Amino acid sequence: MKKLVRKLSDMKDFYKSQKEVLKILEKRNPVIYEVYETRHSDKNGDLCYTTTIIYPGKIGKEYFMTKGHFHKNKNSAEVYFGLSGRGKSLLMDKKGNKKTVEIKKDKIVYIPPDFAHRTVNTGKQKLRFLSVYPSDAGHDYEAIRKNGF
Ligand code: M6P
Ligand code: ZN
Repeated sequence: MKKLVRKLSDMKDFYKSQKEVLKILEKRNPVIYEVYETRHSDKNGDLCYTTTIIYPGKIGKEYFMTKGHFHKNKNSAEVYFGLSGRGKSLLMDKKGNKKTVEIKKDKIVYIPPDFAHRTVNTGKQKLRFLSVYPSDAGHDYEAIRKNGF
């Protein structure tokens, strides 16, 4: 299992208010989320699964959230299963069609192929969810970094 920790300094560009980001970074560098990834191989047909923990908090008017990404391999869908806490998964296709889906304990969220996805913790507790996706899906962050959701 691989652990990934994303602090505010790792995702400054993904927040709207750069003023607020810099103000917070002057004093501290909060952990926004952690991802625990299990990957058996990168082979087509194999699956990868992760547990993600998004901490509660806000940067200006925006809640703590994941960066959000498209899959490099456009044919790759993904499934989330809520474990604890409350939040929203934001889905968006390349034409800009958007959908917001609630995520909470025992709730399943389906992310169709070629939909970008970002998850936001709107609650006061940690938001924890499991995700399952093809091992060769890949992460493409650039469109979201540039244009947001
Ligand atoms: C989920 C999955 C992972 C992803 C993680 C954090 O666990 O979708 O593939 O890495 O969320 O999201 P992001 O990579 O967009 O920051
Ligand atoms: Zn994904």
